[in-house]
Amino acid sequence: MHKLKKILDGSLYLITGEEHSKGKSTLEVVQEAAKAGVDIIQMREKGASREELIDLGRKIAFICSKEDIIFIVNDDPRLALEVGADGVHLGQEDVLNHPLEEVRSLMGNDRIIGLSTHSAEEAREANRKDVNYIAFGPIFPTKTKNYHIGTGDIPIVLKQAEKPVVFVGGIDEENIDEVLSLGGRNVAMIRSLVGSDDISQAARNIKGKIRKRLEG
Ligand code: TZP
Ligand code: MG
Repeated sequence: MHKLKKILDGSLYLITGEEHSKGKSTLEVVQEAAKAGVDIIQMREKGASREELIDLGRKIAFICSKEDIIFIVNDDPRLALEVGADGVHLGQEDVLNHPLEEVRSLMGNDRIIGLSTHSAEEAREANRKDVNYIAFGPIFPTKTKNYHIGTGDIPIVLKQAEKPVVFVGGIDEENIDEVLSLGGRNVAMIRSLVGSDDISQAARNIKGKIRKRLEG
């Protein structure tokens, strides 16, 4: 039986995306980030075929189980099950096509469902939905989305949240300080890790900042 892994306070969450990498394959990025202490890895490869995702997903699942990292698959609950991931991450539009009740009955209670939210209201509504964590963003300008919502709502989102909140979107080694000082404790990123010249160093620096924040 799959054992539910919990999103712990102070998590660094890597989202993959080979198109953002400086020449490294996603598997190489994952291997490096896993050794450097990321807590959660989401496979998000928009250009890959299902066969490629199954192959890559199984390899990432193996690495994550060895390093005790939570493995999440973007968009596709069936793919998440097929590769043995710990959970699935869904966007608001995914939930329109696959109602959360269906996703939960497919995944079971022992797996994680994450949901993207883009406003304080959407984040509040997620309290009543059967999801295990919410992502809130994009906070800062990012190449992945054509808008951003800023840091102003971070305290509101945290105050009303009844589940872990992961902040996402354009977060880097510098501006993470603002997210942390507003109370954020979990952050997700693509480019600041995947696109870094030194992924290990970047992950260690960011984890260090999160850890310091938890202690202070
Ligand atoms: N969802 C909201 S922002 C974002 C996703 C997947 C992209 C995050 O990528 P980056 O490079 O850290 O801005
Ligand atoms: Mg999606």
